[in-house]
Amino acid sequence: MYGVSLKSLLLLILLVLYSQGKAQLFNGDNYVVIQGNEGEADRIRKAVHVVPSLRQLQWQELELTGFLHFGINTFTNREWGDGTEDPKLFNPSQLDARQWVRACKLAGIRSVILTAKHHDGFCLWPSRYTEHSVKNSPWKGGNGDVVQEVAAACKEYDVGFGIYLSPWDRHEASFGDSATYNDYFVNQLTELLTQYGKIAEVWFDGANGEGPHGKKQVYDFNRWYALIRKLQPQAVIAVMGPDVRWVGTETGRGRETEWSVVPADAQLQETIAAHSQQQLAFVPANRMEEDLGSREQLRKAKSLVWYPAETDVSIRPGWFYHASEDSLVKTASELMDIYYESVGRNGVLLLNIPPDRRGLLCDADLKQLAEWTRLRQQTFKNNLLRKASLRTSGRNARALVDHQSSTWWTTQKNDTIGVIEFQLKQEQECDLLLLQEAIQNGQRIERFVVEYREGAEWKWLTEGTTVGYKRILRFPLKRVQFLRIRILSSRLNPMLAEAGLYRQAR
Ligand code: FUL
Repeated sequence: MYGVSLKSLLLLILLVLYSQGKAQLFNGDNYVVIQGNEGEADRIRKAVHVVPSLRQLQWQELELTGFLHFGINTFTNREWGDGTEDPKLFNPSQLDARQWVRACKLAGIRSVILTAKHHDGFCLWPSRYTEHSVKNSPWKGGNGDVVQEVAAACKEYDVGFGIYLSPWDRHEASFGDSATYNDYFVNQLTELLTQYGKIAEVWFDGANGEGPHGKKQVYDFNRWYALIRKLQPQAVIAVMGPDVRWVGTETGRGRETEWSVVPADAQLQETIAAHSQQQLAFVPANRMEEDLGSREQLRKAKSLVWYPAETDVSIRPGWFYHASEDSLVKTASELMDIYYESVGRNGVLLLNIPPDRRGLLCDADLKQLAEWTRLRQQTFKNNLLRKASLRTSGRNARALVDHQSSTWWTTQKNDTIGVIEFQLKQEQECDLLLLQEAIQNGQRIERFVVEYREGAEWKWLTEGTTVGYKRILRFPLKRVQFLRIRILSSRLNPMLAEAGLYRQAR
């Protein structure tokens, strides 16, 4: 280093460190077109350079979001109303939106979505465009606005606020007269997007139970999307929308192999609608067998898009509150399983907790939520890898345990495989592994295996396929001092942001 001053040497070291672990964000796009003649290598390269938009990345980092199904069904004890319900039935005795949002916040839920209008067309806000709303209910003498109360509580507790607005409307007479209904919908959407502050997510349900002889309404989705982008540009548009994909089940358990980069067909409105609820009675669909993003899919794709999975599930059997389900609230340990198989499978969990007829969340639900939160906090308190010594065939391994998603471990040159070895100070009991990819650089890892050392021999502990934003794997309790993660297959260089080894709380 002849003739190099200490200052410029330090600068050089800083630059190298920066370029290794912190390349620029968003160097790609969340959509790419593939030409018919492009071979596997080009397709893989293109798939890797499809990255989340800023709003998608911020949404993914929320991990936990809440759903609040509340409306006329709460008072008729139904899941799908038919639109003929008398608004006078809506009369919560103690409605307290602050209680809903506070409970969500305590449970680590960082954004909530309220059913402003479900399929029955009844509006939880006093819309100027219909009489079928809270304004004709006895609640607060017809002067109440549930949307406003939830929005205000979200603001108070610093929780994101999202709206569910059902396109399928069984009350509105213009439904089926496409142009007129689309105007009606735009008017309602405009009210919601302009009167309640910042909107984090807009959830358009694909459900439609009209059946083959029912009303045929052609939705003007593009007009709705343009309106949202104009009025609330940071809001993600979910399900019948371009930013967030319905995972394909209402069980809360995502796919073991979950790609956020998928052929853009998955985003076509007709495809989503065909996959959505269409039964006259409410029957949850299941599309979990589908392979959405494997190399096989890339081979056939004409374009690719970043379209991450949202895993919605209710804490109870139904989406709306039914007293008969008070004893069927999912237990904290079931919610843990759901957490591991939604957030831990590269998805965002959208957990529904429905307020009851009083307009309150029930004790039974609150109790399980609190216990679930305790279990999560205790489980993830102590990352056993944090103080381990590290050896790797790649570079920047310390980034794996720095609790920052903006830094990452990666391999040398063009290596698509790599090894990271951890040596703990002493043997520790563990039964859970957590990995996170630096998804701002795309989703890359296709297969990995985790091994522990016994004597001189490395033994299988667990294995997985995709990682994505977060992958959690559980395995039988094991005492471990030497652990290694081998990336066996990746689309270009693997880039891991975090690794964790834990023991599950009981
Ligand atoms: C479905 C709806 O039909 C259900 O009632 C519920 O709102 C669920 C979240 O989405 O498509």
